[in-house]
Amino acid sequence: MLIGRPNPIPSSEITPESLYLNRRQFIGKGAKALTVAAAAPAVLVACDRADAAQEELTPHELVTTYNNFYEFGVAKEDPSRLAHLFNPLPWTVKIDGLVEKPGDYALEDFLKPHTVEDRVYRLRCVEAWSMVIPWRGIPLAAVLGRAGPSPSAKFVEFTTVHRPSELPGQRRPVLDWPYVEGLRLDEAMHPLTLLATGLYGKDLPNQNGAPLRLIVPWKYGFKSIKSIVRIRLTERMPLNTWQLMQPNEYGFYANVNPEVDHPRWSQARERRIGEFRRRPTLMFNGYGDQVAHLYDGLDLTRWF
Ligand SMILES: Nc1nc2c(c(=O)[nH]1)N[C@H]1C(S)=C(S)[C@@H](COP(=O)(O)O)O[C@H]1N2
Ligand SMILES: [Mo]
Repeated sequence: MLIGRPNPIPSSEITPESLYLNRRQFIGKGAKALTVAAAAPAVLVACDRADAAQEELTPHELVTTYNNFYEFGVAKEDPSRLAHLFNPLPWTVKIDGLVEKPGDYALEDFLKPHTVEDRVYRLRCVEAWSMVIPWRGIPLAAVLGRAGPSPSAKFVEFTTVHRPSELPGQRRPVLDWPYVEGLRLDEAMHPLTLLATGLYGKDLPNQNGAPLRLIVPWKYGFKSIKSIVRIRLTERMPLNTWQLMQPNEYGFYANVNPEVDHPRWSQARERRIGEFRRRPTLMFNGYGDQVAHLYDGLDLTRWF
């Protein structure tokens, strides 16, 4: 769980200068996205509000070398070390299930109708570490809106590519391949939910889930499924990979919650990767003012 090799290099030396200069741009766009989201239902002031756009970005070097992507192996350095084995392009995304316009889309056609945005989000791993990452992507709501969910659609299931020839981790039964994840339809339609195509202003590196991965910033990192080939709308709640493996440890919702501990460790605090000090974990990872209403009346201890 801890970063093996502490990083002694100041982030100003790791991050290319052009990206440093672009930081203002990321902050500006991130802030705009948050304003749009907050304008929808909501309570504008909440004590757990903490704007990721104002926090120091996790250096690019760490974002791309300290990864969880078990398709390459279980060690944090496996994905970046073996990333070159994977050839994501060309890529096809299938949208099916309870939609009016199902189809197989070449990645370019899938992305074409949408406007790509840059947004800074915190990512909080269930292993009690976190990062602050400038993502690039399209709102999932726009994609689902075009596909036209049927009235009976209530959930969305996502599937990662299954390609053991290029993903050495998939040659071992570490997880039940392919990796799958799920969201309730209203979570999937929430304006914070992003289908990421890049980070730090460039296309996604393979180790971060090229060419298309999910980002749900108020949930533990494992919900942010990588290298997605299929998006299926369903009536029943889909199972997800970690819940299938350890149902007492991982649930469907996986909302970041400092008050509900993992059975084997506390979730009250987290280590920001690249730092030593631990900081308190925020309810819904700090996005509570925008998402807490989705869970009104739900017992978050039971539905963890
Ligand atoms: N297909 C797939 N998606 C995945 C994982 C994985 O092993 N396989 N790991 C998850 C976990 S536990 C985390 S914390 C994030 C890490 O994303 P990052 O490496 O871009 O920081 O990816 C998530 N998505
Ligand atoms: Mo994670």
